[in-house]
Amino acid sequence: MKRERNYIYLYTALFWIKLYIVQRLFFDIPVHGWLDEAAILIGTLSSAALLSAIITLLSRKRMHLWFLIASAAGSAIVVSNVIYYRFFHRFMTVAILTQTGNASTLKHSLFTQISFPADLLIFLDTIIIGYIFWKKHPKLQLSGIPKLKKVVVLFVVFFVCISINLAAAQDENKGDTASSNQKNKAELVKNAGIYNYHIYDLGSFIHLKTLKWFADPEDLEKVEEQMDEWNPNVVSDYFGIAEGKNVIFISMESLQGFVLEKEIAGQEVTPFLNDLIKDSWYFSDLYHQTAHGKTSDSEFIVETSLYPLDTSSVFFNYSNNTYQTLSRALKEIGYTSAVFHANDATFWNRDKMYETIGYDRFYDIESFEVTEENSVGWGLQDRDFFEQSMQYVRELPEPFAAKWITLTNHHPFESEFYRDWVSQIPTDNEVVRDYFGTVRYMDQSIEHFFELMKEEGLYEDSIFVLYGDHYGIAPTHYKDLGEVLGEPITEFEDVMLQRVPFIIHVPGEEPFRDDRAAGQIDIKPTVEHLLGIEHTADTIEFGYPLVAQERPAFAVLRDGTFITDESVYTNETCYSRETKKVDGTGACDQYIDMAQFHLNLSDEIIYGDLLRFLEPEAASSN
Ligand code: GP9
Ligand code: MN
Repeated sequence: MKRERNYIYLYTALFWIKLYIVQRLFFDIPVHGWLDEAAILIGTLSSAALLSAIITLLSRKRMHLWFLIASAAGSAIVVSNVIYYRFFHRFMTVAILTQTGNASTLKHSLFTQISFPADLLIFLDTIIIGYIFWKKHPKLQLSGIPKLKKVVVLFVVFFVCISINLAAAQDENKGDTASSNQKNKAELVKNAGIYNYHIYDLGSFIHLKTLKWFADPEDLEKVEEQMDEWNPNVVSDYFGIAEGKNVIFISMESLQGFVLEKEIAGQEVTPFLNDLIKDSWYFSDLYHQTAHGKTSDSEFIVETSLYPLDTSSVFFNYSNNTYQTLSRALKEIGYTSAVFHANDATFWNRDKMYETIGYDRFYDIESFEVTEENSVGWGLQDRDFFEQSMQYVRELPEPFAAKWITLTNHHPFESEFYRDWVSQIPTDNEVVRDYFGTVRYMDQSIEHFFELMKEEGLYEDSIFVLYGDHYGIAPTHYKDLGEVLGEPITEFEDVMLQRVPFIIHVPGEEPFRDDRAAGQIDIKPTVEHLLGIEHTADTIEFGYPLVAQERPAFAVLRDGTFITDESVYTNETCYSRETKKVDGTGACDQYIDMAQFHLNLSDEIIYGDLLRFLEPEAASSN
């Protein structure tokens, strides 16, 4: 009987070993010495001990079976987390499980993230416990035996471990007010183990969902007061310059800034965009600010000038909120708004969120003829997508604001285009190599779109707003990407890779290039400014009109990283942009709190649904 009870410790040890291996090998948790190493060992032990304590306490008969089930469930959670992390470079949260609507389409991309046989290590404990169960069952009884001592021991182990680690972490972070949410998550996983992280995350999910119930109009007033400081009431020669013109948005899937003005294997990657920027306003230092919601986050930022969330997609979890959207502001001045996107309307919960945003028309996959011949990767090829959309554009009453969301340049970047050139790109990494091929294809499709707009007679009366939605090459491919680009991708370069092209083309206007730091958050105020929409005291937005002479050069990424013209601050390290080296002069200090302050304030607005407290007319527009 005693020997039987020792299985509890054996299983706990197996949980522990598995968690330790997973956390060391599969997640990017910084380890700078033996103290961090010890923290992971202690943290994973605390997770293993708590899980075992709970199973031991709750299971009466069939304890082995419950250990087996818990271990299998734990492995399933961990494997989902690992795959998610490889794709998004973020820890999975409970809130993301609400995004099941995306699962069927995303699975294609996510499956490519499985690494076999290494990922079998995640099931190490389950395999061994399963084997013991299969071999020894039904001899294993372990029912009705006194287990209380074991439960107490396990709980004590849990409490001691977690206390040591959290106390040490608090000490380490003293005075660090700017630790980002993602960093906090990594810290939590390190110090408490992945299972405890999930328990904590569940609690925090419930807490965040309840914030809305307790919010009141005074909370909005407080936010407004705090935002007064940077109310972007700017004047410029560009105010109203595009008044009455159609606004054509092109959301360029996974397009990163580094491919522009770049030659690889003897050819330009984006010949059309390279020409276009010479005849446009090109903002070369603009960063995407998306997180879990990828394309949908970029849509959210462009529509609201708020930051997306660090816990899940706003489109999925906060689609019932009130927002001040660009589309509603345009409606107020007589515009019709439309979105073209050849995917299911439910992906990213767009069907619901688009109503909240206030789009008049949504041309989803049902509006397009998708065949095997005209499809690639995620669906309808960009060129066909643009061509088929023309029949609907003709129907739109002018002036209109319409957004095209491209799709071909989506991970895993499958295409047969430009194969000869792609095969000369010096890497065996297919994701990296094929990325250039699909980018080039998208570039050519956009060129075709401009031709179509000219044929339709819509070109002269429109302004074109093109932006990359988010990164395409995940950090897991940085080694190979660095080889293609000819320089290793350091922590500093990683931040530079978060730049996405932002181009405004106004036919007939003098081109310029603006190299000041900016973010997607600035797109809404910029477009409003060009269309002559006033920024009022009730306007809540975090960005600035980029065309203004006097504007801050400042971009905060969702993980707390920020960029100014002189510095980059990431992972609590300040870099000089000039030398690309660590900058010890304190150049970042004055911005550290501000960056976190912006993110927190934006979160407060969304979690509390504070914009519902605006006067009705201010809520629907600016
Ligand atoms: C899918 C498209 C691409 O509808 O928006 O999604 P992504 O994975 O980039 O968010
Ligand atoms: Mn996207």
